[in-house]
Amino acid sequence: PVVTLLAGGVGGAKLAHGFAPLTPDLTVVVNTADDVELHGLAISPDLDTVMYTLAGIANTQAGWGLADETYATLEALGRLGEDTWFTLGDRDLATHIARTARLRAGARLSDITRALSSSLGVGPALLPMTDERVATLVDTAAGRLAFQDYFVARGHRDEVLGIVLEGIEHARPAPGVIPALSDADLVVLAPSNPFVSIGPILAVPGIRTALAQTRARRIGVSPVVGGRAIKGPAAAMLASLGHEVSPLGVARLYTDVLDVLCIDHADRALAPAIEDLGLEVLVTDAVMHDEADRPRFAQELLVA
Ligand code: FO1
Ligand code: CA
Repeated sequence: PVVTLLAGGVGGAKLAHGFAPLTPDLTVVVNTADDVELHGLAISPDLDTVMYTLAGIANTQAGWGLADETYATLEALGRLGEDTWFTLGDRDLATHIARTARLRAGARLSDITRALSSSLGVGPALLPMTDERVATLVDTAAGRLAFQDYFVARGHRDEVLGIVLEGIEHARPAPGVIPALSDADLVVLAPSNPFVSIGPILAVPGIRTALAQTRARRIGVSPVVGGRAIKGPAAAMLASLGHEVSPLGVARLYTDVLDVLCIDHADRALAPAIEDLGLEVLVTDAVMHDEADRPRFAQELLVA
């Protein structure tokens, strides 16, 4: 089957890793709105998390960067008075250096991503949602923060009052994104944050409509289980932005773009309310705890 996955960072990466052995025709469309420039380097955290996970070289403890890293460059940058709150490893820096050099030479992010992932032996097609620059800004009581200032520098401690996607109106879907939605048998929305991971992808002009109109079966995986986010600030954002902190709150954000919402056994009591929105519900073990869970879960979504 032809499978397309919409992904943020870790949740998308794990599910992509689960689908990869099940189909030779997997495309992963990745959020780029939390990309950041630091030390003059173009950093694409979600693309790299998916790429490194599919290459089998990700740092699974941290959830970002490479396994077996060293940090000599970051320490040296610190001695020179540079900011070091964003933990860039020595080997990870090679990715950012190569990406930045190629962007500066005029290449598109989508072409660079294809080349980098091919160099690392990644089989599935990795597509940034767009080649244009889109930046998530987070409105908080402390003001409007750049995404990585909110997330990493301040440890996502500020209450989120709003999300702004700077540049989204000028963004076009990267080459291949629309066909990957239109021509798929199955489109999966990874258990990623609906506001800052899946939200930016769907907000690229043309993507949400393509997903609403595709003949593919569309399955979303709730990033909220038992009233808590599997990872990160999704639950806090649902609450502060006025949504129910549950798969039902998630379902309401996606009614136009999903056929099925996959929820965990912990939330099975919500199935009737989600069905009332016109969605089918798949109740299963929807949390990927270990590596064996990934293909197990992907297979369940494939046959759902
Ligand atoms: N996330 C952190 O919480 N702290 C870090 O120091 C950090 C460094 C980092 C370096 C490279 C990279 O690609 C990602 C990195 N991340 C870090 C992850 C990160 O930016 C966020 O997880 C995502 O953007 C939000 O999903
Ligand atoms: Ca992310």
